[in-house]
Amino acid sequence: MANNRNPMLAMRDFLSALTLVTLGISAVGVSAAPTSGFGQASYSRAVGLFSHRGGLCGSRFQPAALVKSERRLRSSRRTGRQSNTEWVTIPVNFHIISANDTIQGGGAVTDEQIDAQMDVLRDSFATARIEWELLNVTRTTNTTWFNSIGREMKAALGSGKAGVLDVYISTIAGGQIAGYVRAFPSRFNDDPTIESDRKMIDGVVIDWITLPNGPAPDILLGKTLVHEVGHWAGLLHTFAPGSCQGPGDYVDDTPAQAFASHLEISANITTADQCVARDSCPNLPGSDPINNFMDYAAEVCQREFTPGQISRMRGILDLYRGIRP
Ligand SMILES: [Ca+2]
Ligand SMILES: [Ca+2]
Ligand SMILES: [Zn+2]
Repeated sequence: MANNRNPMLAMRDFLSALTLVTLGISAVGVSAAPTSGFGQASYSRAVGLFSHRGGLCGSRFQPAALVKSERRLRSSRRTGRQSNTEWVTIPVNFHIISANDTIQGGGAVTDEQIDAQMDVLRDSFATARIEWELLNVTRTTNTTWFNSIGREMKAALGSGKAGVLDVYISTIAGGQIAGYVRAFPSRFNDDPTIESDRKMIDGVVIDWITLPNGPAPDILLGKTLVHEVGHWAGLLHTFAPGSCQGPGDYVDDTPAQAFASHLEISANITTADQCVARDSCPNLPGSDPINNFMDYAAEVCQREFTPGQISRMRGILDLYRGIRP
């Protein structure tokens, strides 16, 4: 998706950033202290993710592929093949890449943090009747991979299976992006010749600082993975494609949203009662879905997928990943 490349959106982001500066609300002015041991640098980086213009998520999908996939999804729904009420279980691999075994080197992601991340995943997808099973945890020390996650690393570690979630934990784009998914699930169906490259393309990449109980436990609660897994399961941003018009995120029960909430909802928000929705499309019903995992609001605000999103995920998981009851 080209949400953040939209010039109007960029201008909007710029003006919002300007407003924050004018109001004297500095992005790094969060008062809470960093967790002991992690250091100020990691904490500031976590805060910066929510202030960086469009920097939270790096997932981008081709509009033409989305239109095609939507058509296929609708026709599969007509056959009544999908059920959203029965549970499915999806196996998960965590691949932890570190530069060294220090905290700053990303090597200090603990088993407890992985367990906590699994709990967040389970809680967040429970309404979708999706259960997650931790299959394998790999730990690799490789400075090159830590600084630049790429095909070589994924080829070495990935499962290469459509129905298995591979989560790569590293640092991304110099720490400017919290996470991303490279391929929309339909990509392998659209181009079967790349199925053999699935290992190198599929999966979810997240920055190690986004795990629960990390350097900024009041800001980063493990929802980054939930958001990226939403993409892995076929969801778009609720503000896609950055306009009140058109199909938006192809989900009927998420309100039209012209821009992401993250600049309006700053990193200073650490309690749910501070989550106040804007309405970026005032002439259309509903306010911006700041409680949705697929918006960019502060993580404390993120707590739901809508029934429409759940139906879309279950349909796409079935169609393109063979995940069905
Ligand atoms: Ca919508
Ligand atoms: Ca509205
Ligand atoms: Zn995203």
